[in-house]
Amino acid sequence: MSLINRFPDDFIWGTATSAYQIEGGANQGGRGRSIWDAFCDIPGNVVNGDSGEQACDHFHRFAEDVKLMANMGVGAYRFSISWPRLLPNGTRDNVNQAGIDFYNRLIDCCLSHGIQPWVTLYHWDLPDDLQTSDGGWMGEKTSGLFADYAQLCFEQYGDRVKHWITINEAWVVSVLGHGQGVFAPGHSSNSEPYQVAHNLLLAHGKAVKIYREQFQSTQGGVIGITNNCDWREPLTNDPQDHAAAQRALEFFLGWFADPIYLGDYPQAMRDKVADRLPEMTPEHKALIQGSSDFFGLNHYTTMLASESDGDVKDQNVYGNGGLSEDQGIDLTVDKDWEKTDMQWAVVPWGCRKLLEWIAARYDNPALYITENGCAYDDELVDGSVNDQRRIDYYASYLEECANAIDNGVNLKGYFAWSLLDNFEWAQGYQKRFGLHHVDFKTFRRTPKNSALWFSKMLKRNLD
Ligand code: PNW
Repeated sequence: MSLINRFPDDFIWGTATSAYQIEGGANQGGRGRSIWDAFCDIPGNVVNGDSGEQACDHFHRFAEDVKLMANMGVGAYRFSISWPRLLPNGTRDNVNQAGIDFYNRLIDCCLSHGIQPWVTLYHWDLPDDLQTSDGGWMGEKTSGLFADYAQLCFEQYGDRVKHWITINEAWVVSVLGHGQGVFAPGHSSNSEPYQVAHNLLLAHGKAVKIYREQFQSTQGGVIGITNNCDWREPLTNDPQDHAAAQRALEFFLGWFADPIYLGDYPQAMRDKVADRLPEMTPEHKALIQGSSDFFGLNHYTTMLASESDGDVKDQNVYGNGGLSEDQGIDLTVDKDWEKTDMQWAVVPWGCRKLLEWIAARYDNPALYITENGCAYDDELVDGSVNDQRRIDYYASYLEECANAIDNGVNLKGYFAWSLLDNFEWAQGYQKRFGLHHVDFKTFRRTPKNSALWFSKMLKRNLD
């Protein structure tokens, strides 16, 4: 059977981006500064000294980008709203009408092309004023201000936006931003990640409460959160390695999904980091438990987990910010696995195993893969990009998604990361995840072979 026919007719097919990675216009239209503008200003933080100041110039070229998706036959577009573009100082004391107008135009453009907007409220571009004056996600105050900002978005856009994602990858914000210090705001600590994670969960819970109490019944949309997780495969059949892999998944995804689906942090975390893990008080639990209408998952790769011999080995490209030590695990990769340009291993069956793990642990929730994709250093040659490895990546991961559905997983949609080559955070413009090539001097877009492949598949022309 052809690949697309293995998915239900109402399956959502989309592409994804985020504001700071594609918009540019950082100093235009009244946008305030974010922690990523500040982070990029510090030499050494981003490869080549790159920043999102211009990015893909989507701020000016969004209509062209929506047409690219329409031509591909994509039914949904996941993008994020830049908090400092709406609220330059982070609070509702100062609302930037030009920012509100920009997303109105983008949303209307999507809808006029038959594309559903899936809006992420926080994809890491915290207003810098909240970092410098309030300590950002280290303080609980930011979670309340996030809820105020979310409310503004529901008021302005909820008549047309029916799918909301509160926070993208709280793990990355916590571990890479506050543990490893490789992402904004660049803090290195083995305690901050746990505090930040707790505040992000609270921010999510507060925003969802507002949506459910004030908007959901009239606007009729759904709201959830997106977490990222790699698969962790036991290195050997030794029961200790099986336990290590399970613990690694609990520290990665259970950290965020257990509070939402089960009401508290995983037992393994409460045992191992009791000294640093904030307490899930009854008030916090009331806000967080049951606060997601769907399970958003970003998934890229797999690593092998084993019981640590005390000398932690961690070959993740970014390291794990002390959290490997906390877990008592070692992470490695099989040397025979193919790697992408991020050095992330291509392991399609890991995707299926993770989907099945989620379905089993959280009672088979409605699941959407809100990001999956790969970076390859593909070049534009004579007007085309032969990115066969990217096609193979997508085809193999989608096969395993179809297998997961056959095995009973309630997977309802899939978003490719990413529509365009874009600003890949600390890697700058050196890593290309796009289905469309972007020339970062002229901003010209060219569909790669993977975009043509996707388009054929969605139009059911793929043999
Ligand atoms: C995600 N890790 O980031 C983000 O949501 C995107 O903005 C980003 O472009 C994409 O994946 C590719 O990197 C991640 O180290 C960054 O495990 C790092 C990790 C995972 C996801």
